[in-house]
Amino acid sequence: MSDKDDQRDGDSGVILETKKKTQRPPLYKVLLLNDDYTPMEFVVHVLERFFGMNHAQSFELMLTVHKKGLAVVGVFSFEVAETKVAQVMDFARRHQHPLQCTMEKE
Ligand code: TYC
Repeated sequence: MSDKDDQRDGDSGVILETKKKTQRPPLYKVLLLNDDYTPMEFVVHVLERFFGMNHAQSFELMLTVHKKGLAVVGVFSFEVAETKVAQVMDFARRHQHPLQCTMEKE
């Protein structure tokens, strides 16, 4: 807390601290993007493997991305979101699929 946040109580010399609201850490949305080449089953596998979804949830979300062009697949802290994006991008690249995964501040 800086000096500006302290308030002098008249001439008593008592310093009253004004408490700042607790700041929540920012959250980041991880987005999966549609493309014409990545197999549907690969995307379903990615969602199960890296986002802890069951097969039915993964299949439904994959179809949402396929139909709408993109979807939020999870919301995380910066570090976790960054790791998920890197894991998906690396896994897709290693399997030679053009699947794209990005993150943006919520
Ligand atoms: N559009 C792809 C296909 O028809 C499937 C797909 C779904 C690809 C979701 C990427 O994020 C994606 N094979």
